[in-house]
Amino acid sequence: IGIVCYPTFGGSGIVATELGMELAKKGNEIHFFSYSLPARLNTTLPNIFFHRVTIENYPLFQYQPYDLALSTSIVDVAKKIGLDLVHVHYAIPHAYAAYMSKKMLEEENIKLPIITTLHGTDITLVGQYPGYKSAVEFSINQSDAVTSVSESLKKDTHKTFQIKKEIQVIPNFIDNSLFSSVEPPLLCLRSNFAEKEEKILIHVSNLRKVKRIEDVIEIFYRVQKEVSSQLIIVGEGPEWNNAEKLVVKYGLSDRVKSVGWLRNLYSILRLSDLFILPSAEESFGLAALEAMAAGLPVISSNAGGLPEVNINNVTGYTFNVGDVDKMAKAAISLLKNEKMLNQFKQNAKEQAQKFDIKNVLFKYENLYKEVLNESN
Ligand code: GMT
Repeated sequence: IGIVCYPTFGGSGIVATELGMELAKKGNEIHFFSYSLPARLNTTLPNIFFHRVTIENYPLFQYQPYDLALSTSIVDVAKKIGLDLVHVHYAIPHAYAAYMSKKMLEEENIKLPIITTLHGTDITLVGQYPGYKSAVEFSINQSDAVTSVSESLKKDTHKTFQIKKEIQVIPNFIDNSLFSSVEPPLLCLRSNFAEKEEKILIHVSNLRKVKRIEDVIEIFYRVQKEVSSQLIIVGEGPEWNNAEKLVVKYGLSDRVKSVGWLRNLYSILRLSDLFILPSAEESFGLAALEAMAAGLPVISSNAGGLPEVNINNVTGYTFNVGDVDKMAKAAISLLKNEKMLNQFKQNAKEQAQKFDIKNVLFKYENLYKEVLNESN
């Protein structure tokens, strides 16, 4: 099985990596394709192979052609090693490159079915750029099977594109055991971030505009006036500079800690109390699900697929995008009510169980079988 993904800490790369590693555990041979090693990929595991897509730097080109390099890499591996199918995560330009590989291989009588998983901004943002739209629509329609990570994203896809294919919703998943195992140094680490009586709010993202990081700071500014607390920001991205200005303006420098990307997210989530995700768009919100698995209630916007993950009034609260006053009020009342906070923590963990890998993996396995049957 070939898996094509982005190597970053973004949700699509994480899901692709976890999926591949789980399939490898079950004896499948998994070949990852990306321009660098995916953030959570462990290449020392059996049955895992990584193919770095190498881009030549020819000075004539202002923009080096990544899709050309990716399709060549897939073709080479398919010819040398043999691939039964290729599963691309994030349509742009992965579905397009995979289609080109399929066509090249057909010339040599080699079949390569393609499965495309739509993840979010490939549909709701980037896919809608006029310069990309036709190619994105074409390559989705040329895939042998198409999946989306939420009902909301499926609807958005049909709204924006003329899709002739059935889109199957297969939600994102997590391995709950990774988030709940006991780690003794946990308490000790908590003291690095907060006093014993203080609460910890946390946000995890790639700090892009769509994540509304300034809203995170606005919410925290209101919360810390009522509840003694600290804010941890995990991740890196272009919006941090603006958010930091707000942190300084509100005199919060001692209360807000930006820790960059962390490979072990589990411990920091588990020492926190509340997760904040006020995104303008979110097809699913894998970061919220990971937080819930670690027992954190979530205060989020109700954008996209977030309400499918964060159940309003049960695992946290959802509000309209930008309504920082309501988000802050809900956070304050939850943090002040220990009994309710514990109940929400419990609810969050239970909700995360529904998205456990064991409840989702078989859906991909069945889809692979269907696609392979059809192509033979
Ligand atoms: O959120 C991001 O900016 C990263 C992006 C990605 O492609 O990695 O995330 C998208 O895919 C994730 C995994 O399916 C979803 O959990 C995120 O909600 C989705 N992001 C957006 O829709 C903004």
